[in-house]
Amino acid sequence: MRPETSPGSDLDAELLLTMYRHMVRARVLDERMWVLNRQGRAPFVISCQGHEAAQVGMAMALRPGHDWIAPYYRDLALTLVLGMTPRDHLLALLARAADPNSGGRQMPAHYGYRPLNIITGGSPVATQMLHAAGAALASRVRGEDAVAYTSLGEGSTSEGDFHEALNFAAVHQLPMITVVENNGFAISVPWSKQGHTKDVADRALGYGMPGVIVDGLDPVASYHVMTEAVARARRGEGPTLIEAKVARLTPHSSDDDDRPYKTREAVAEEKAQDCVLRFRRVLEERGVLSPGDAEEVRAECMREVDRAQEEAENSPLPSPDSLHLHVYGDQ
Ligand SMILES: Cc1ncc(C[n+]2csc(CCOP(=O)(O)OP(=O)(O)O)c2C)c(N)n1
Repeated sequence: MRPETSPGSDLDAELLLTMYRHMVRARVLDERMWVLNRQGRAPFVISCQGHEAAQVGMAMALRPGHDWIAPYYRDLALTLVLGMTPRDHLLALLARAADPNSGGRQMPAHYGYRPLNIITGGSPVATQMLHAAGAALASRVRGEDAVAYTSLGEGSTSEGDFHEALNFAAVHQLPMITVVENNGFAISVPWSKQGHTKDVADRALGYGMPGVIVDGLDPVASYHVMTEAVARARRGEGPTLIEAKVARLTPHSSDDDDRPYKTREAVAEEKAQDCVLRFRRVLEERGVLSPGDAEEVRAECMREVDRAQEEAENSPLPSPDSLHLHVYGDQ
């Protein structure tokens, strides 16, 4: 199957600019997290750099607070579009008591935000898929039209949870959309050592659901495939597996060094395709964005992230007394 690419300029300029702003905002925040890590102020960062286009396009096709979201650790841009703020994420990164994800008790990038139906996840990869299948079933039982969105990396598709969740969703024709953000590596392990199909989306056939490949460096194409999958799910026509081909512009995490398994040429090639820069060029060519506007967008995002960092750093750490809260009940 050929990847779906952006079918053109059928989206209005305002929507395209909103997408661009979301992408830049996520990138600026992500870069700031790395700075905080390298300064020794943040313990651990796992990045969405290279995934922004896919995540922004997908998130803009969902209804925040209505649909159920079971994300994975790279979904910074997705959660920002849905309504979480840089401040929320920095409170989590710096383990502050006011962190809405977990009160500063989870590792960073373990997203969970009740008002937006973002379901808190565990650290074992792919477990969130079962949460999504359960949420999709609940939506069906209640007679609601909410869809359940879940995402994971291509390496995580080796887990049993991936197969169990997709099979269950297909058998019961649940309104569940699974997005595999394929950046080619599971830490250092390439796709060729995880799956024996050319594309991850090929697996959809075995479950009896559509498998769609999309150019995940293109937010417009990502928005279109997601809009279609959401419409199908709301109409009661069952689940979809989407594979977004993305890039990983950083090592796996702030604790990883990718030099032993990724050539510098491969990294340079991915950076030349940076989805934020690529989308900026597209918008400039279409006359939707001027170089001055682009600079202003970045400056605005920097100001917001500066403020968020200041607030997060001035926010208290959790008290040791709260250590057992929400672990086994509220004791
Ligand atoms: C069940 C389980 N096994 C191993 C790990 C350690 N681990 C964390 S992330 C990761 C790589 C996952 O790669 P992929 O699914 O391709 O996602 P990516 O990080 O590339 O976006 C691994 C092996 C884990 N968290 N859970």
